[in-house]
Amino acid sequence: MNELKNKAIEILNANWRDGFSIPCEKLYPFQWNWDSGFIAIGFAHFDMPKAEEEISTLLDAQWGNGFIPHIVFHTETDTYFPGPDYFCSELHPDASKKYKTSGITQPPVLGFVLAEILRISTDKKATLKFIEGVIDKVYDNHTYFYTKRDPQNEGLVYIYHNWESGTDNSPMWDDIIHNMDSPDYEFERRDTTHVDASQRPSKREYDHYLHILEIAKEHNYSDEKIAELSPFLVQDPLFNSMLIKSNESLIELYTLIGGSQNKIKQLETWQEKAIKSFNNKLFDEELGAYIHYDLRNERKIKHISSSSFTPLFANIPGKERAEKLVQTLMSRFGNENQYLCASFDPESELYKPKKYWRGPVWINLNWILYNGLVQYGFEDISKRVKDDTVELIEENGFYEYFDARKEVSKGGYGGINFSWTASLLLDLLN
Ligand code: 9WN
Repeated sequence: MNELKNKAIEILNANWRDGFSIPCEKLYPFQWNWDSGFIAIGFAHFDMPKAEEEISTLLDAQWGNGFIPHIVFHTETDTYFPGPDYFCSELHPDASKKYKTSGITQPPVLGFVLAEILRISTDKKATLKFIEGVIDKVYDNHTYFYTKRDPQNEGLVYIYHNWESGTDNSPMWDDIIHNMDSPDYEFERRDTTHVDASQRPSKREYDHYLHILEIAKEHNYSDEKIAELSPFLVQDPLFNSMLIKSNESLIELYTLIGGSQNKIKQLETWQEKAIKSFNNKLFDEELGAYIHYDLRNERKIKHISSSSFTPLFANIPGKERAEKLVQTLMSRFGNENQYLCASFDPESELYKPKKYWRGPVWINLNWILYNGLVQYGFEDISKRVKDDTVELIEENGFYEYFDARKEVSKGGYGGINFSWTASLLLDLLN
């Protein structure tokens, strides 16, 4: 185990740049939002200053309206598409003046990441001091979500791009994007020069991804216009679970720090409404799982993915519902010949075991699932998720994603020496 831990530390140090980390060499040469959060958790175990810097740098790129971009383009490299010149974040009046960034966001993990680094810290006083200096920025980010991304005032926020979900090409989005009349754009992909194209989204899928961005850009990334016009507007259980878990952490942290009664009150109000709506709107009795909701077309998206189980991490289901959810997990994803947890329902005809978010196991989702199961006392199953995670990395290396089928011998795909695979393994082993 020590060898594995040392390798993880080596990877994190190698992916460290000046003040932030890249997710992995070549494929992802900038700073990504939720990657940074997960990476900080790993660094907290052996280098707290880097954990803190990772978070501070990301927050330094926060926009004036509280929005935190999904990519911060710290360098001029053109090995990634779409890059800073494509996004043109400066179209938005509140965009960062200091950094070029993207104009979409990612799951809001920072609130609970702050709580995690405090849990790991051996100098709680110093870590709490650091948290005190950044926590209001995370709060502002939550304010942005609840005031700008909840048009029906439900306590559930929308994402307007599949890249915002973090689960980019999940079959969840198929119906929405295939109904879009996207042009056949001319552009040069970079990802497929680094990774086998069969493990990445198709050219046509990229056309759709760009089409959504073109509409947002045409309206200078105005939230109001996006809510009105974007063909992609989804309430995602993973995204909202991360926000709800982060609300919970912010309440705990503000309470520890003292003062900020108004912020605690506001967070509690958001939290109560969010959990209620989440359980009412996003649980599907027939499937026995949480689902995505297509807000643009006002319809449920009836598929199960690893995102369906993330509400456990945010303490959203009651005990009975949690049991039902775990039954669904084990009956559809938990077959003994499969590692937990495939990113998409292995029983669906849309399941593709090698293709990115259409089937492979991702370590951040396993970490979320593991911690959720622990919270609800599902000891055996949480142990299985942890053992499966360690075995996948031990057998294959620190890949970006993994084949869930046990019979496949070389089952590591996408980028290699991937940062959050290393950092979250470290956390699971400590
Ligand atoms: C687009 C960096 C990111 C992750 C996402 C993952 C992948 C990017 C891409 O890489 O997305 O953001 O170019 O495919 O899907 O979750 O944050 O690691």
